Amino acid sequence: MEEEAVTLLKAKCSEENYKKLVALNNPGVLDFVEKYVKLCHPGSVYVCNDSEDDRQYIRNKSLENGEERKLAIEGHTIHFDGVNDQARDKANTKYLLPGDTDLGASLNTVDKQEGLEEISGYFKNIMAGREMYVLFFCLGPTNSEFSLPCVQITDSSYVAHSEYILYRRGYEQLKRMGSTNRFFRYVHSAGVLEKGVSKNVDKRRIYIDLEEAIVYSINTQYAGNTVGLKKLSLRLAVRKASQEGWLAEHMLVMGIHGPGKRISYLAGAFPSTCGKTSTAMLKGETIVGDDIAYLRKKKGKIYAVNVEGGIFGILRDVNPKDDPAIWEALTSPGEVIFSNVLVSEEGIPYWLGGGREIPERGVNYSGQWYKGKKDFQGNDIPHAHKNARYTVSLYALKNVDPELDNPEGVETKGIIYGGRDSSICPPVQEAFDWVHGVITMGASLESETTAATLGKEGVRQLNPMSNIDFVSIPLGKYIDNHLKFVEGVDVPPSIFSVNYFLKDKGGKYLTAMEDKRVWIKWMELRINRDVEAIKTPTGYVPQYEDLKRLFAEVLDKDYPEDDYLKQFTLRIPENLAKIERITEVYTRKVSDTPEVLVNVLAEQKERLEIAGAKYGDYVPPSVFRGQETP
Ligand code: SPV
Ligand code: MN
Repeated sequence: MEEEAVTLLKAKCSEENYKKLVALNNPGVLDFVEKYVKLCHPGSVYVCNDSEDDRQYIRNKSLENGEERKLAIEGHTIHFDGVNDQARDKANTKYLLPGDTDLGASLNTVDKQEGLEEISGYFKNIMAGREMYVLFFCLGPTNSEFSLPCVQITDSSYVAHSEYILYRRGYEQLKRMGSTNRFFRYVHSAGVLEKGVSKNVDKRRIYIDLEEAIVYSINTQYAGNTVGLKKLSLRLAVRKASQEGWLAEHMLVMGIHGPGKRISYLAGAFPSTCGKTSTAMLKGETIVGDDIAYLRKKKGKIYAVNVEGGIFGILRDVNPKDDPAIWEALTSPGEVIFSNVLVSEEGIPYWLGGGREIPERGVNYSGQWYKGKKDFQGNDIPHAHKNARYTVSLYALKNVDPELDNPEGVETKGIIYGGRDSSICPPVQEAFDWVHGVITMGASLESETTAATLGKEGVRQLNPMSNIDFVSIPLGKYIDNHLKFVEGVDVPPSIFSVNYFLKDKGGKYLTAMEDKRVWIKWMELRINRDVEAIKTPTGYVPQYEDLKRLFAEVLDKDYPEDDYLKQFTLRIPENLAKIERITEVYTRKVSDTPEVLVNVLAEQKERLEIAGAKYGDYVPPSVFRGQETP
């Protein structure tokens, strides 16, 4: 290290902190830290290693500087983001595009030079008088082929604290890797604060440098925009995975407990706020992860790991009946950060749909709140934000799967794709094979937008593999990687689609929240070929008698045949319109669409048209009975 750099770091770090940096023996880390100390000009730098003392230091800082406040239950805190900073900002999340690269039209990009100049301007001296935290975490289990070490620089102790809860520690992991430059980097500043929240959200930027594996985030606090290891790293990982032949996905991983002591692991992709966490947390099953998974092929099998060690989950509708495990963690002593909920005078957090009576007044993201409080436009301010969240460690949950930290991952026998779809897909169906599933269920996934991202809700959008917000390579290439992923695999995972949001013509939901528990058990049985299924033009659907038995066994509930009929009737006009929409996007807006995609969609269209000509627009599954199933 140059003399000048040593002097600068020594001036900003205590002796102990300086030693922690140097002990890593990694020039890349030193250069990175020095560069941003110079640019951001913090008052001091605190370097965290894997010690409990450093974790406690961060917790204390969050309370001292007001980024978090204590709640009534021991270990619980509340953090508020600014009024307009409570979801991911897709419009201002951009890839820095070097002159000679083509990322395809679907990605939001900014010229690299221009973007770097803009963001460097924002970072200049932004940490003056503040402390900069330098932290080390690991994506995936440590000591594993999946491990990806990361370095986070931030001036937010809330971001640092969240990462301690959400990720495995990575200081020792990085040290073991010697002078490697194979680590992801993130630089974040909340920017100028006013009443504790980012003031200049109009200058909120999340810029991703794929070549350097660095993400810059500024003038924002919402974790989806700031916590480097979450969605910022998913974008870096998608590219790395593409180069190295594995997959980085927006997926839960869970163990389904089948007959006897059989456990079958599934990975499931759902867009934000579409039931991913509640599926991963289903009663009777065990959770490996609820948001991001890496998948690798090894010795003819597919293995998955949870990239994270915690949950940044949605509070809305979490209640003791539907979510007993999470409810317990959120109402017992332990480390939990709540964000953007209402806090009563007694220090109790209230969110939307929690089932508890809301107090007359309290504090929420709008400041002092009382029933009937209105915003400037005269609209009611709800007591909590729709995208209010909790941050909790998976290790605090009773239903955590024992394989969570297995460096090998879990052998994955099924993949689920689920979207928010009120009118087309049945509650569950299975693809004919891998290619059919990847194309008609993964690449064709449509979902209605939600409060997890800024912008209008309820707009139907194509969201391939539920990962569209994080795809950092040309879309056709991303899909092709999936198609090729099972080459050399003995038995490719079964692919399923689920839809928890199907409605009847009157707009009434056709399934109940708890019905997920039945669909997942059916998938487990299908993976193991324990039940037959009915072959329809869009996939295999359950036989009524199997679901009836599962409803009785799992939910102790009757399952009338009329419910089955409404849920599983094939909706031909809606399916055909969907194929047309999707084909249009892939032929006109994506320049590198794999040819097979268009063919497989055309085949599905033909099957639907033949069925429509024979049986009419709406076809009950019994019509297709008697056709062969594997
Ligand atoms: C999502 O929106 O998909 C989340 C939360 O899991 S965020 O951290 O915002 O990505
Ligand atoms: Mn997510």
